[in-house]
Amino acid sequence: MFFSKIQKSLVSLCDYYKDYFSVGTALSRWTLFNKGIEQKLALKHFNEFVAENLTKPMFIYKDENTIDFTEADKYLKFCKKYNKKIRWHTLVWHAQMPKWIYYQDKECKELATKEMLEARIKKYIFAVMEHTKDYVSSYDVVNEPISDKTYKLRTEEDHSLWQKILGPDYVEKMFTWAHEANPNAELVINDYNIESTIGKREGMYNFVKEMLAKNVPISAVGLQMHISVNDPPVEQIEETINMFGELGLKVLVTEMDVSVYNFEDKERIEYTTELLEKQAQRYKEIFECFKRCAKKGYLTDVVLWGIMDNRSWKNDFPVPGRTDIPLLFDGKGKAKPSFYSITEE
Ligand code: 9MR
Repeated sequence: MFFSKIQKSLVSLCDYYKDYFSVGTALSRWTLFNKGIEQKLALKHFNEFVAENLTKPMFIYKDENTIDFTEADKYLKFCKKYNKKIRWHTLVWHAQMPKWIYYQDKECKELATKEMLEARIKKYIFAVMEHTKDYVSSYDVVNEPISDKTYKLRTEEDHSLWQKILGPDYVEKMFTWAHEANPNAELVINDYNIESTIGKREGMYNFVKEMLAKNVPISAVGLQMHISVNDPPVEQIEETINMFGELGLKVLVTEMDVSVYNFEDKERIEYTTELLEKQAQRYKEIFECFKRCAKKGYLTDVVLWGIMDNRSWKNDFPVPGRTDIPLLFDGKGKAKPSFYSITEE
């Protein structure tokens, strides 16, 4: 049974943090199109939205001649209607791209030439930027470019064909085109585990530093922050935000959730009161850290990757068939201890 109504007595999360940063959430297709409890929670507690899936290229760039914004427009109109800040996720990624983009032939056997892929992605970036410029303020230009193995740009071994076909300067080109298409937009490089894996953080740090030295128009680093109740230490999160802030870049937390599991855990654990309390303390200490980073002018947005636990992508990942409870509201839409811990004095 869902709560038929949301808890009206709760303070609005985004109002609570309005002097520090905007508080966003990912909207799934389900939440967007169903006027249920999760949509009500989205509207009350978050002043910024990002589409969890429907603005990814595979859903828009249907074929060489078809860039179809029908679904994306429903998302944009919904956000605009409720006056929410809008993020665009994502222009370029190695996943959820249309497969045809990398190939010359319909059978997807022969890789596209550099010229072919460049022309296709440039056309796409310009089309998206033009179409969305009155709605969207912040774009993930390139998502997850850093390899988990080498901490340099992903290669074919890391399931990415971008560098193989376009060469090592492809990320710079994407930012340059996005900027050309809309000079006012905030342009973000977004990745996971930057705050938790020191080597990957160094890799990202050196990469963006080089981009800045070459005057590539990058505005911000997005820390996805799919973290756990145990790791990484809050000091390390703060250090990470400060590092990028001191480079002169803005930092956005783009996809936060706090799993009750360590990545390598396989067994389902009991969701006890103690565990929920531990998660609440973790959220609390991290939001305190976010406030300090916002005060310095480094952190501008904190976006969570969902609202209610039962709809989180972490159910089934990384262990199929196992649930998780990484968000602020339970499966019935009731505020968890984590919600209270970040909204109490
Ligand atoms: O939450 C998204 C899930 O519904 C999709 O199946 C998945 C496909 O790759 O993408 C998820 O969102 C990802 C985001 O786009 C990029 N960072 C990691 C997110 C969680 O996998």
